[in-house]
Amino acid sequence: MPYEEPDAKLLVDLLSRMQLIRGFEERAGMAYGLRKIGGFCHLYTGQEAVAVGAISVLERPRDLVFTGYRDHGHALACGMDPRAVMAELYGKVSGSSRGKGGSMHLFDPGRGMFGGNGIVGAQIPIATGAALAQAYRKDGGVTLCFFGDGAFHQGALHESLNLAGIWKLPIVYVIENNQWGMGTNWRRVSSEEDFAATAAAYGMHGEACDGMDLLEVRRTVSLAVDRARTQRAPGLVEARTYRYKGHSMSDPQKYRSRDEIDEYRKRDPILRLKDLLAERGELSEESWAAIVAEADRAVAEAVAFAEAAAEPSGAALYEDVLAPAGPGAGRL
Ligand SMILES: Cc1ncc(C[n+]2csc(CCOP(=O)(O)OP(=O)(O)O)c2C)c(N)n1
Repeated sequence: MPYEEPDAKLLVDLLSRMQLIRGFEERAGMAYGLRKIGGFCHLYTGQEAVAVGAISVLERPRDLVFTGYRDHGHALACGMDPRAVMAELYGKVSGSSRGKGGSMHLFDPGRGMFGGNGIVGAQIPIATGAALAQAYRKDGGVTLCFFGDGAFHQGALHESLNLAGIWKLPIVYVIENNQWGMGTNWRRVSSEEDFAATAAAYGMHGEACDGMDLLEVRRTVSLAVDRARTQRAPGLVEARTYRYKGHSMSDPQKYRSRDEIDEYRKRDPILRLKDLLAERGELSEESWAAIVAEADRAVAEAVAFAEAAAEPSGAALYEDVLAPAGPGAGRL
């Protein structure tokens, strides 16, 4: 199917979603600083165009999304309620996993969001298995599996790519190359710098795109998803992006310079799309101000919701430890 460029209305929606993620992460970072959020917390700031652009081409809930611990952006791009996501970060009962998953384990199968994984690369074989289930059921669904440049070197990725290649699974692997795996630059640990080129070794299509450009991400992932859906041809997409914040909230960032961050901020994915729409006469200053105000309002509401919610009871520790058995117990 030929790719159709999104119309102005859809682009404004996607811009709004990126701004929601940006605002959400700002407030999550502040709440973490105030110790309202505990444990690990990895912000997605700077990478918004990847999750929003890629997920915007899916047909949910039949298409599935899997990701790692930097998952707030994917959850919001899947349409999860920001209140339930913030409450989950706070560890409250009204959170999406009743406060028992936290920042790294956001999950909402009704919206096709299958997590959120704390172990680097853990989602890759799980997503591959989900795509096998889709192929087995012939339900026309596609799986999108996100992971970082650090995860690319996990053995499980290469086993998964091989299986996806021989079984012709309807899956697209999206590498979010944000340049850094904690404090390690991706070039230092990658024998091949063109990640997409490695797809050929597994008999699949690979392509790189500018992860700071929502339109380019959307086009590249859309074509890959279409191939996966209609030809059962798995694909690999490398989105070259950048994270503005530290690896997690406790990262002094001694490994990179302020200049490097500023350089990428000049290519900011949100401002880039905003400016494009403004140049085309499809977004006025007032409409942009309204988008920012609405994102601020939704995030403030999410924070108030999380603050007001109760902590889980001690007894909740023993709930949901084993998955229920029987028909319909799991969607996969
Ligand atoms: C199997 C495993 N090894 C090591 C870690 C520790 N660790 C957490 S994040 C991370 C870096 C991963 O970087 P990348 O895949 O590029 O993702 P990013 O954080 O950039 O989104 C490491 C090594 C882990 N969580 N799991």
